[in-house]
Amino acid sequence: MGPRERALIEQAKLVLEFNWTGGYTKPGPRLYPHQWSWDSALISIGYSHYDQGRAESELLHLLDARWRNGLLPQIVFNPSFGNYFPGPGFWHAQESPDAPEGHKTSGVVQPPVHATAARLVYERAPDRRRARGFLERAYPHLAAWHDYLYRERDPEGEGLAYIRHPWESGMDNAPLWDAILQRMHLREDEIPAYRRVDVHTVSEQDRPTSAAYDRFAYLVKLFAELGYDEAGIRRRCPFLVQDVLFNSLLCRAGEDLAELASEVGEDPSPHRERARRTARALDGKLWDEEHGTYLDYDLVAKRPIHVYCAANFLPLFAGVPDAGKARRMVDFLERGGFGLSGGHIKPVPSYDVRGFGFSPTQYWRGPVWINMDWFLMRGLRRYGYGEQAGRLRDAIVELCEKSGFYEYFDPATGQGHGSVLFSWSAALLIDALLGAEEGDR
Ligand code: 9WN
Repeated sequence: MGPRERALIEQAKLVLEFNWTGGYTKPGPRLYPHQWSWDSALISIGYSHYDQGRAESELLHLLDARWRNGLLPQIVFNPSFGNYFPGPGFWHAQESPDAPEGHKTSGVVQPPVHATAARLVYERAPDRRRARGFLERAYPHLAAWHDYLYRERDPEGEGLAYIRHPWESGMDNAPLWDAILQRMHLREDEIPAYRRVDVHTVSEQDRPTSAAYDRFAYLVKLFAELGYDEAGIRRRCPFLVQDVLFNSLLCRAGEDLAELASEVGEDPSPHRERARRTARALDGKLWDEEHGTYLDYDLVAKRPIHVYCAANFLPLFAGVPDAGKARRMVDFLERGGFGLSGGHIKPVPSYDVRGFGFSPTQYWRGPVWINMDWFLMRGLRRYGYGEQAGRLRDAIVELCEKSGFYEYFDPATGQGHGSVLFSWSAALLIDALLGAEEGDR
């Protein structure tokens, strides 16, 4: 590694240092002051290269806020920061008998990448014997989290967990949700009163519209009114989706959880069996033979969602497709509007640049997110597409070097948008540069 890469790694560490609160790392300094679930998992992967203590604390701080039923919340609120919408007063999480004591949290989840992160944190520990203490604390939480997803979010036992809010996807404003949000015709009195903060912190044009936020807020109100009773939510919620990204990460994390189970002397086979079931369901129900990738499934309308985002290729990260399907997916990434072809280095945008409503700057409707490119990079490497993976790695490095550690980037110009000093961009840059030697499972 040259001086250029070493300097970049030092800058990335400074970003994480800046956002470290003493207990967890803020995703971004102003826009995101609380602890976010999948951010923390990705951030711990960055720390795992140089600060074992922080990597462990980051995950344990989140896991400590797990609900009694296993739900791992999207946000753990920090009482020192009041300036975020929706805050604890809007979520009414305490309406649920399952809400944790001693923590204020939101009442939705985020993609389950935690067991994958915990495995990396454990396996990279300089002293495995000491890290066992971490693993023994983390494992029961992680197992309960996966139990929750398979019990509450997969009532038919299909192997696919549903999400019930765009925030649960981690890709709040992706075109994937447009049709569902459009068919939610809300009367004025159904839209709760709220005041957004995000549009005063970053450019309003880049953020979700107020029509989208009305629907986000409506769903939160519905969950609170139902006391977070999942059976009730399932009956009433207009947004129930079997999402490719969520289930790919669940599948991969299930395999990682099985490995962790063996380490702590628990039976790995139930985790392994569930991961296989999820892989089969992704491959059976969500595979799109016509286009050669995977599609989300709308459980309310009972049909696939024909929208192609970078996230639709995440089964590569979980090792789900066979070699033939993987080839077709790579073809799509190379020949479609994702730009993963030879020539100069280009990152993969979050949404097909030829897709309807593509925008290079609007939230999850086209800009590059470092985590998506990182998942794809690892997925491509897993299938032996080393050259393409290398291109993505170079794109991650180039974006962070030229524009800084932004939340997202214009795929054509590389210009940074959203939050500055964004933690997972920094953490995954570190991993992209230092984690390559491991190869991929
Ligand atoms: C709502 C923190 C989070 C990420 C999500 C991203 C964005 C929040 C928001 O920021 O969502 O969860 O306020 O827009 O979409 O993936 O975890 O970085």
